[in-house]
Amino acid sequence: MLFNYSKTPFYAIAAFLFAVKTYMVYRFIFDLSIENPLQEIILIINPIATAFLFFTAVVWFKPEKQIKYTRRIALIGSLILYFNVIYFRSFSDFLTIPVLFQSSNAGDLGSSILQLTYTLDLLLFLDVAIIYFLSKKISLDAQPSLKNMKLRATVIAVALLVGNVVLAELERPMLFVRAFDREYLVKNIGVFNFHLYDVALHSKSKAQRVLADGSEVKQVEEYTNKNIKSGQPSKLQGIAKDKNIIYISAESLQSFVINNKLNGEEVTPFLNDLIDESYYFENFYHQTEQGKTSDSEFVIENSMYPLSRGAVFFTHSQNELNAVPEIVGDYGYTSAVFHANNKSFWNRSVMYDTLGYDKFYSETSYNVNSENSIGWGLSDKAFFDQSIKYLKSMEEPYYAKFITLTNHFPFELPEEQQTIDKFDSNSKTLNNYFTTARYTDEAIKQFFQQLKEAGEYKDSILVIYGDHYGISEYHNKAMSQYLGKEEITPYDHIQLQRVPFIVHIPGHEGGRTISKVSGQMDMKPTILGMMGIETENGVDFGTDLFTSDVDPLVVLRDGSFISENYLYTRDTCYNRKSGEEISMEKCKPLVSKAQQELNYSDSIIYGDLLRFYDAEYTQVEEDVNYK
Ligand code: GP9
Ligand code: MN
Repeated sequence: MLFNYSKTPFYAIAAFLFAVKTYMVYRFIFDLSIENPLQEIILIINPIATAFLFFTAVVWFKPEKQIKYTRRIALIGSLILYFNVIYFRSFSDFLTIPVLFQSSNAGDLGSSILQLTYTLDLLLFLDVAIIYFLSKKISLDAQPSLKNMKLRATVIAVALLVGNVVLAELERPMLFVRAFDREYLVKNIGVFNFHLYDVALHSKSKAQRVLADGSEVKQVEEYTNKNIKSGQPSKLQGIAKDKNIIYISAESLQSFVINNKLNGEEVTPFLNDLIDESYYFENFYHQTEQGKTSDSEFVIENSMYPLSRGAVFFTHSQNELNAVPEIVGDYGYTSAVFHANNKSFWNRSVMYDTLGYDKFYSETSYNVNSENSIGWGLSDKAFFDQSIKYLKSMEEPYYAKFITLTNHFPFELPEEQQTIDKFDSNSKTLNNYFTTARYTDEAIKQFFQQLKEAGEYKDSILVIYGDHYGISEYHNKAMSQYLGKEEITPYDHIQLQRVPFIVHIPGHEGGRTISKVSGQMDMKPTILGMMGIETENGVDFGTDLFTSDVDPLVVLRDGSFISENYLYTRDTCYNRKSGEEISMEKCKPLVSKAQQELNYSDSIIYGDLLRFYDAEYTQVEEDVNYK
C-alpha cells in the first residue's frame, strides 16, 4: 500500500477524492473549453484549492466531529454538483440563487429531470460512498488536533485559493467586475466559489433598490434618446390602430428550421408559406437568459434587458414598469395571456398583473387530460382549439398573447402524431426537435384557420416570434451534422440564437423579408409604432423596425452583440456577413457601448427606477398613414 489511509487526516483524503471528481465533471460534463495552458492549469488547481478550502474547515472541530463533518461536506458538495449537472444538460448554464428559489418551477421540471439524469451519474456519488466506507476505518489519532496542525492546514488551503484567484485574474482581468459569462467564472474559480460569488451578488442587488434615487434614470433617458430611439415615424404608422393584436410565442423555435428541410421535406411548411405573405425578419435574435420564456416576455413587453442571472419575473415582479399591456390599456385595449400551464410557473400570476394584463387564461381555464397532453402539458393543437372561445369573448380591440408549449425540451411527441422524420444523429434532443417544431407549425396553421372561421382574423394583426433557443450548445456536434458544417464556431453559435419574427397583416398583399439585424428588444416600439402610439421620452432599449434612421445594435445578455457589420462574442470580433475573424479594434467601441446599455438596463431594474419616471404616450389622430 502506498500510504496508510487510516493514518492520514481524513479531510485530506476526502478533499483529494472530491477534487478529482470535480475536475472530471468540469472536463467531461461541463465540457469547459480550454483555450490555453494557463486555463488548463487553473482548471486543475481550482478543484484542489476549493476542495481543500471547504474540507479543511473541519480541522477546527474535535477529531470525531471532523469525520462526521467531512462526510456531510462530501454529500452536500456532490448534490450541488449533481444539480448543476442536471441544469447544465438542459440549459448549458450553471445554477444561480434566483433560479434556485424558483421552487414553484421545480414540480413542472419533473419530467425533464428524469430525462436529464443518466445512470452513470451515480459515479458523481462514488467518492461519497468511499468516504463513508473509509470513515469507519479511520484513526482518530491521525486527525489534526494540535493548534499548529490546524493552522498549517488552514494556511495551505487559503494559499491554494489565493493562488487560484491570482491566476484567474491573470488569465481574465476584471473577471469579477464583468461577470457576464458564467462559464468564464466557473472555469476560473470553479462552480462552488461561483455560487459563493453569486450569493454576494444577490445580496448586493437587494441593497441597491434601497439606495437608488431618481437621478440616474435621466442619464439613461439621455442615452436612449441619443443612441436608440428613432426620430422617424414607423413606415407602417397606424396600420394596427384599433386592430386586435395577436402574439404567438413559439416555444423554442429557432430560425434554423425556417425555410429549411429535413430529408427533402420542409420542417415548417405553414410558416414558410406565411412568410411569403408577411414581414419576416430573418436576422432577429432572442435576447433571453436564465428566465427563458419569461425573459422573452419581459423583453418584448418592456424593451429592457433581462437580468444576467435569475428571471426578472421572479426577482423583480413588484417593480414599477411601463409594459405594452398597460400602455395599450390606456387606448381602449383589453389584454389577455393564454398559456395552458400552471399559473405560478415563472411567477406569471404575479408578474402579469405588474405588466398590466387584464386576464390570464392559465391551465385551470383548459380541459387538460392524458389524451390531449404532450410533454409539458396541453398540446398546442388542443390549446389553440380550446382558446378560441375565450378569444371570441374578449372585448375588442384586444391585445392577446398565446404561449405554445409542445416544442419544449425534451421535444418528445407520440409516434402517431409525428409527421416528419426524426433526424439521425447522436443527439436524441436534436433528432426529436424536428418533429415537435413541425407539430407547432401545424398547430399555428390550425389556429389561423380557426381564427378565420371565428371571424377574428381579418381585424387582427398576427405576430409570431420564437421565445429562445431550443437546442443548446451541448448538441453542437449533431447540429453541425444537420447544418453540414465541420463544427459550430462561436460565430455560428450566435447565429443560432436567431429566432423567427413574423408580422402578418391580413389584407396586406405580398411579403417582405427584412435582413437588417433586430432583436426581441425592438418588438415593443415596432408594435406600438404600428398602433400609432408614440412617445417622446421613455427609456426603452429597442428601435421601431419600420424606421430606418438608427444603426441597429443587438446586444445579447452575455455582452455579445450583432451590428450591421460586426458580430462580437467571446472576446472575438467577426465580420457579420462572412463570419470571418477580424481585428478586435473594429468591435471595441461597440463592446463598451453594449456593456453600458446592459448596465443601464440593470440599474433600472435593480433600483426599480421607473418608480421615479413617467413616460407619456400619444396616439396618432388619423387612422392609417402608411405607404
Ligand atoms: C412554461 C413555459 C416553458 O410555462 O413557458 O418554459 P421555458 O422552460 O421555455 O421557460
Ligand atoms: Mn420557452
